[in-house]
Amino acid sequence: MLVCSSAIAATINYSDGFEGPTVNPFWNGVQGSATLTNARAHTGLQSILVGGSSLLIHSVGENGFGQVGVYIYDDLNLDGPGYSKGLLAGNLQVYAAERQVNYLAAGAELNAVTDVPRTIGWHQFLITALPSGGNIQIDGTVVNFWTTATAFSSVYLFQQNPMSATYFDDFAMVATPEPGTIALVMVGLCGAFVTRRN
Ligand SMILES: [Ca+2]
Repeated sequence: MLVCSSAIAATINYSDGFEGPTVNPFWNGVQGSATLTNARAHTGLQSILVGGSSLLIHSVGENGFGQVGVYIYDDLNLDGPGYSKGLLAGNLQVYAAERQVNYLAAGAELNAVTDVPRTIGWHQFLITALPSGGNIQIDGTVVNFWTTATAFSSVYLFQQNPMSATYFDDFAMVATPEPGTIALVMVGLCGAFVTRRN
């Protein structure tokens, strides 16, 4: 029972510089193409290249609060219907999109074009979502904020455009899943185990 309890509300503290020989299993979902490459890096020797219409996904498994950040390389590609690329945590996202010369930041209460113009190079996208509210930052500048509790259960690095690809590097996440349905499932499993042993 002690083992079951300790597994419930652990804080996930994870960073990835994409320096390994293979994609870390922390990324428990890849849709499309995501490849480690030494063609470009924010730090170290490698980054991850998300190509075409693809997603690199980490499913937290339960709604939680925390902070998620990544560096994204913007090549200033502005074309293509439906084109977008960026960071998504639940319903919160910071991204570049078709025909938009500024970055966009979709918070808990509004979806806004920011005052931050797109420029070629590496940019830090950072989403903070806490019980007291949260904000979205681009290169250290707050571009959207809210004062309601908005949790997330999954994180996506995304790139939507069959004609291009996007580099991501230096991902970091601290998240504390809420002991909601996971706790109930764990208690159920532990109960079933005890019952079976008896
Ligand atoms: Ca790296």
